[in-house]
Amino acid sequence: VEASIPEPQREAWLKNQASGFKGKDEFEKEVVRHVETTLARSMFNCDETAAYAATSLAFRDRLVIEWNRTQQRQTFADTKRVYYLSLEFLMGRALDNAMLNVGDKEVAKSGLSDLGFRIEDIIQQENDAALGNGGLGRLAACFLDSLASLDYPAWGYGLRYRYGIFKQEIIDGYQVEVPDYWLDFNPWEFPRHDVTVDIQFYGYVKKTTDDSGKVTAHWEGGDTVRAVAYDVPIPGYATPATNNLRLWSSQAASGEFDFQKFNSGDYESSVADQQRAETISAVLYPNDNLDRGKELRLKQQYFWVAASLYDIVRRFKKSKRPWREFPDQVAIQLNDTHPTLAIVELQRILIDLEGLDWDDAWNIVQQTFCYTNHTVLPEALEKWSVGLVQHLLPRHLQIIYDINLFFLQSVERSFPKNREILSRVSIIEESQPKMVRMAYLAIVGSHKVNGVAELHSDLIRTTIFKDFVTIFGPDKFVNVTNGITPRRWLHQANPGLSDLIATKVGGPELFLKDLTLLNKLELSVNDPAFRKAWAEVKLANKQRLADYIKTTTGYTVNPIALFDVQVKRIHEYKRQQLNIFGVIYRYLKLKAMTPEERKKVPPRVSIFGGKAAPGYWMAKQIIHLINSVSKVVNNDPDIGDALKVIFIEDYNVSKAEIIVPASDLSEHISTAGTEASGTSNMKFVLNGGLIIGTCDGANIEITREIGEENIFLFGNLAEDVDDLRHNHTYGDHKTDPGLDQVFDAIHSGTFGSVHDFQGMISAVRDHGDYYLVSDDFHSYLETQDLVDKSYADQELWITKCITSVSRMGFFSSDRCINEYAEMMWNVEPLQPETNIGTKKGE
Ligand code: HBZ
Repeated sequence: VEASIPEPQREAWLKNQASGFKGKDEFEKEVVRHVETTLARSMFNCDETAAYAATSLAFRDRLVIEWNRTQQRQTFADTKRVYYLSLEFLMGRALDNAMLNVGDKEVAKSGLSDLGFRIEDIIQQENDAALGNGGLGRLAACFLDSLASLDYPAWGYGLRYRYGIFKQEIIDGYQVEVPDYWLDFNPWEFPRHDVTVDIQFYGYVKKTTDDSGKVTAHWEGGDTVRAVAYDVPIPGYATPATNNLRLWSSQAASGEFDFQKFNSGDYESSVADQQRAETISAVLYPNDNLDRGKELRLKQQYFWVAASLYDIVRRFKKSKRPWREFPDQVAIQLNDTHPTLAIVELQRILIDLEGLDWDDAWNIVQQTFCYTNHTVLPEALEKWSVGLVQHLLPRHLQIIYDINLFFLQSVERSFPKNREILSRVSIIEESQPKMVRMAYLAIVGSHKVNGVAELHSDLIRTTIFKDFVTIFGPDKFVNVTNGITPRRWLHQANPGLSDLIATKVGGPELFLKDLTLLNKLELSVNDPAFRKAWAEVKLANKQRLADYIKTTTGYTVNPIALFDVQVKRIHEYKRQQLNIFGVIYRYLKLKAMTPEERKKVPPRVSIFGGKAAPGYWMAKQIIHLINSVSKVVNNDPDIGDALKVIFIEDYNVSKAEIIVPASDLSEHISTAGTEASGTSNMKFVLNGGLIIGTCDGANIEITREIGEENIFLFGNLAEDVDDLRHNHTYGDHKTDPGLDQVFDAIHSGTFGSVHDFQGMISAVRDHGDYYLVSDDFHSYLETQDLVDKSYADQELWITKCITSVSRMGFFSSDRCINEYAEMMWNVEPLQPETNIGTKKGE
């Protein structure tokens, strides 16, 4: 890289290179400079917001230097890059992460203190970057962290939503959605007004034939919308490598507004055009695991995919390599089916614009793409109506039909006279209206497909994608069990535990880089001083959450009580209803006891958090019931500390960072076979909490790693679900008697008007109990009793916690990214020169 600087300027460049802060004085000087010049404020009215801004800018200055160097290094090395296409990146806050990765957090802490601030308060000024719904979006964020930390040349591509996931307010027990306008001040993004791509929609296709008889399609007419790039630096931990996340924002293609319309006096319609263009990247769709088939969503998908591919292709073309080398330079990962149009778009670019033959182009496409499936839930599998695709993307629909034709022809060659298989695997579903099945398109256009936990990968191989395994062979379908970044989910969220672990396994720069080193902890499991320190860390984390609960809800909770946490999107398949029914059962039992008996019951705090999709009526009813129960239980003088029920409003990444380290027990209780993986289960165990859960998703592998004796499993198995459901419909199915008591209490009006909760009860009693709440209720209660008994033996409990943490190394997203790199992408890390670069790690 140094050699790339022209000789006459080299010395000046190198002499003036920025790196970490030379000490507290320099940090303070930088903060003051940013307050006074960049923000144009006087130090005397520098509040916490301004201190946050200036601190961020000071760290950002350090970050961008390495960012530029990394990009330059990658360009010169000219090796293969990974492009991670995700419609969601649930990043959370950036400043703390920047401090960790640039280094010098301690310097900032004491510098800020000199200036009159507490670093924790400053960090909390930042809005979460909440460009995602839940697990899928957070996984993308963890992957970016690991890609950078492992020195992989990688870019993320996404949309720069003006509004992220809505903010949740609870008013009178009901969820109310408030827009999340988060871009007010965002020091972490760099607008690239010079990096734009014009994206076409609608129009028609014209075909021309040249002298040789070759037919070329031309997509003409229609609307154009401009994509503008915004870049976000993604620093790695303990490496100077800093990757790029490029988010596209939509604008009217003609700039400010259409001057022709403006000059002809049609000012309003010119403004309306502009607003229509901006609508594309305006808002994140707030559904998780549900496909609603809205036109604007399809527009978002194509807009983002087309801009990203244009960018990737432009970068490749600079290398002047032949097209067949494209897959040697480019690996594109599709995060779910949302970016599947990229497959069609690349084929279009190659055949229509670059003049390649269909087969040559299709080979390149297949070698370039990989697809990750995140769900087997039928309502979440994306389908677009043929009519809508035809209208919005006429040329793409033709290409999809051709892809399907050639695919079905090849299937027919392998399975002659098998009409059934042809109609089952057709990318076009012959329904009314006809639909494009995006998962099938993604499979056919990729060379690898992965599920996100072993059970899930087995399920997709044997159920929804079974025919494709027959057609392509088993090697195309692989498992990559999800992981989480230990930087954010251990070190940043739980500094107390991270520091304690460091005393036993060597500094954080060791175990945060290789999480399997945690296994050394097991040697200290019987060390009394260590155990005592462990318990103190947990108690302090619980106290921190108790304080948070006090300030936000007004309820006082006892940090000695067992904290039982379920935080995740509200969904029937995740079964928050099972949890709250269990809480009601516990409450009824407590009510029936004498005060003396009640005193002997181990106290519990049941903590819930999570958003419901705005249109998901049942999920909203669940939230309402939890809040109604909370109000009754918490105000019942008979109950006192024995039971408290808390709903934490507006659950998000930065709240997870407070909640996760404070849990004793967390609930991962989806109907077996429905939760593809889950990732918060990993976060909770890594932070020294135990799990109550079903044999679902990654719970199974967590059990394999930490041992059966360290997890509370219950409920029916995935393999029995179909039969149970069948029995609900055709057998004589009775609701569990314990659950009947709960329903009776709800019916009697204990928690307000029964009318408000009738839907939840009917789902179990009258509509087939699809999620098996009644079937699993008894097993759930028994297992919760076992939890109480285990918690009463604190010594044994702590042993379980320490042992579990020591065995969690497998669940680092670093392991996961290395598996993708090897099995799917065929990319290698690009080590930065070690002699230069800033100080890294702490
Ligand atoms: O992806 C989640 C799975 O439910 C979870 O089990 C898994 O751990 C995680 C990471 O692999 N899926 C989602 O979060 N899905 C969505 O958020 C989603 C969003 C929009 C959609 C469909 C799904 O259209």
